Amino acid sequence: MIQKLIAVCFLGIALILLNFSQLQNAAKVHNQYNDCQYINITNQEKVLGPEDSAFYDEDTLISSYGNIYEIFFEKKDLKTVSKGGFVLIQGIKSGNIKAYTMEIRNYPQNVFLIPLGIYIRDDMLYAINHSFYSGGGDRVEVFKIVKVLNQKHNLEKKQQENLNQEDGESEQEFMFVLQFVSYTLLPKRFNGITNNLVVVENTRFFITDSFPYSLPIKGVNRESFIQTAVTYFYYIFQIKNNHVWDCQIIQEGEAQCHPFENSKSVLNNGISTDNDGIFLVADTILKTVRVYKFNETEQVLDLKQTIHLGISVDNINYIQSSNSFLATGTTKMLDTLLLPFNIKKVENNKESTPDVKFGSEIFEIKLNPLTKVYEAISILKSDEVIVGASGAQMSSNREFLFVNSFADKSLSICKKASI
Ligand SMILES: *[C@@H]1O[C@H](CO)[C@@H](O)[C@H](O)[C@H]1NC(C)=O
Ligand SMILES: *[C@@H]1O[C@H](CO)[C@@H](O)[C@H](O)[C@H]1NC(C)=O
Ligand SMILES: CC(=O)N[C@H]1CO[C@H](CO)[C@@H](O)[C@@H]1O
Repeated sequence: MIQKLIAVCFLGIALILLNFSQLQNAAKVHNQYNDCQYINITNQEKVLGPEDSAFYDEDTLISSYGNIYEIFFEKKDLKTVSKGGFVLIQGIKSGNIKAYTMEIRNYPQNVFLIPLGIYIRDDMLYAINHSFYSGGGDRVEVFKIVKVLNQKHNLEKKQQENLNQEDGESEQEFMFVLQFVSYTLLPKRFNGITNNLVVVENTRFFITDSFPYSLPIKGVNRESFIQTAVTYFYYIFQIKNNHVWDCQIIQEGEAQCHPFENSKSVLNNGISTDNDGIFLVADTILKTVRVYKFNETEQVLDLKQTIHLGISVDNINYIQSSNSFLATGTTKMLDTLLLPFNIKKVENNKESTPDVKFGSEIFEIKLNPLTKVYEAISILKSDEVIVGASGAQMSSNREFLFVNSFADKSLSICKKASI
């Protein structure tokens, strides 16, 4: 405990010194979104750590959740931590938004599900699962997204109609469940440290790692003080040791992965693609987003541009409808350092807005067709969005912004501000 405290102080002081300039950053921002509230999950009280999300179609968003804070920051024993899953958010087109935790079919009972980065390609959901206890590395789980009738809703509707003596066939409501298909094991060196992925072909994905070396096979809680200190050393002195990896999926076997040459950085986090050869990668410590173009002939990532955002960038998400990317992160390191003192309050918050102030900022990154350079515009900067913002998605009509978090109890939904 004392050691953890010393480590936190050590990190805190160093980061504050290194990042002092950001405390004075008080530029005026014109927020395009406001009125952020937690999304109510119909069938579960809270979904701790809703870290990443992806659109299935215009109306349907799927988010992972996995108690990232208790596992990676508090380093709790995995056996004592609530397991994760996925949230389905429907009705986005009509604005009549409903959210449920998703039923998962066929998932092996002896495997913990602690998803982090997710990616949807065709009807498949790919999720990084942190596999401790396994004697292997992390795994990438593959689920099929299956459309089914929403039995409960349809039954309730029918009963309502009978009460009201209405007749005629009302429209049946649909929902989605996940059908477990297979998994790919990542090599041992990736244990606990992979972060986000994009699936570029059915048998190939690019993945980021974000720690200088792999975590103990049995869980983060087994990490020694020395290892923790070394990790901080890498981050504080900005030593580049993480990559984007090019991996071949081997079904129910071990993936083969090679690092991309130009991808070495300090803390590679979110990765996203426009599905047309452009890849954006976030570095949380350097506070940058790197823009790459995939070179088909050479099969390499050519670095085109590095954008300095000045926030601890976490996930990046491609928004198809506006052909832009959203980069999300936290603005004040101090908020994260104080989180251990606030986390219980955050997790048990019953209100529909955060009860702890926590700086978040979301940038929209878009290609300027005239200059051929990617430009970033801040679309939301606030202390009242969510605790520990980790990602964002936007509805195709730009009316809603969905904000993910590594620590909070649910996702937030923000509305477009009227101008
Ligand atoms: C969630 O439910 C609360 C209480 O009914 C309500 O005040 C709030 O507006 C709801 N949030 C959203 C995003 O609909
Ligand atoms: C791919 O890389 C090769 C070698 O660096 C270069 O000659 C070629 O122009 C690149 N292709 C594209 C499309 O940029
Ligand atoms: C934490 C957890 O459940 N890890 C699992 C990940 O996958 C491996 C390989 O299938 C399992 O053995 C682990 O139990």
